[in-house]
Amino acid sequence: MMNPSLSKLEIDSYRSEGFLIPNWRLPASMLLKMQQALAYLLDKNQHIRPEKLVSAHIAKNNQEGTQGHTAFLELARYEPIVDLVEQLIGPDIILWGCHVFCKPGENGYETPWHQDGHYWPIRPLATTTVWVALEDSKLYNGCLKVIPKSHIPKTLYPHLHEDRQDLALTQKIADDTFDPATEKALELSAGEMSIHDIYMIHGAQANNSGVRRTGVALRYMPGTSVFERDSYTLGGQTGVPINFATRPIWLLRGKDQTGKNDFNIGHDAG
Ligand SMILES: O=C(O)CCC(=O)C(=O)O
Repeated sequence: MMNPSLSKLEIDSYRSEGFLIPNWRLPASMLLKMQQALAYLLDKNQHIRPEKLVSAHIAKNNQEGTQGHTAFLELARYEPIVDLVEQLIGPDIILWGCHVFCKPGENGYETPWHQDGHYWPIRPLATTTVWVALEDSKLYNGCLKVIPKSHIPKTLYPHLHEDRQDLALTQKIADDTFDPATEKALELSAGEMSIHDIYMIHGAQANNSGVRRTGVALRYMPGTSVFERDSYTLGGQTGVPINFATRPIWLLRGKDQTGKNDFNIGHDAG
């Protein structure tokens, strides 16, 4: 199988729009494997809302609540996907997160408009997310929506805490920050993926279509950034159980140019 190569047009489009749907999708065998891993994940984590399966790539006890499956780590390290990422963020690549957002067909929680950078202790702020559709993700069942070009000012806008139980995340960008009429729906079939920048404003509607929608968000930062485990300030305000202090991260390619990232923490948890 040829590894994917982005055209100059695709790379330019990612830079100017803040997102990209590459012309490459998971091979059928890999998709099937991931769908089986999803079935395992949902079965083992029935006590957790399926929109909140944080660190699904960590099979052992990771102090973030989810009992994960190694298939998600394999997906995050899958050479063709990392090749795509390399073309966008360069040769030094650190995997620091993997979150499965599964919206059931009835009462699937809304993901409010937000910027990822607001949630994460990465300095300087830089991350590319590859959102892999494990099931069809369309307008009717709450696909990801973005505000094109909203990443350009590299500004984090104010977010307000939403004290609601029916949200995938509870930090919502202030209403007057952007024009919702400019939104673009990233409709994907199972196996396709979208890629978005850390400053991109995005969200997804609730799902009541009767058809489940699942994506796995793989988070990669360049080796020029630090995962600052101690600088996290949002505490319990995000609506998802996270523990950045003990989360393992992986250097997938190249070098940690900062020399400050800790690649030992969390890898030996039982
Ligand atoms: O899938 C969703 O509903 C939200 C995904 C998201 O916010 C992200 O991947 O950053």
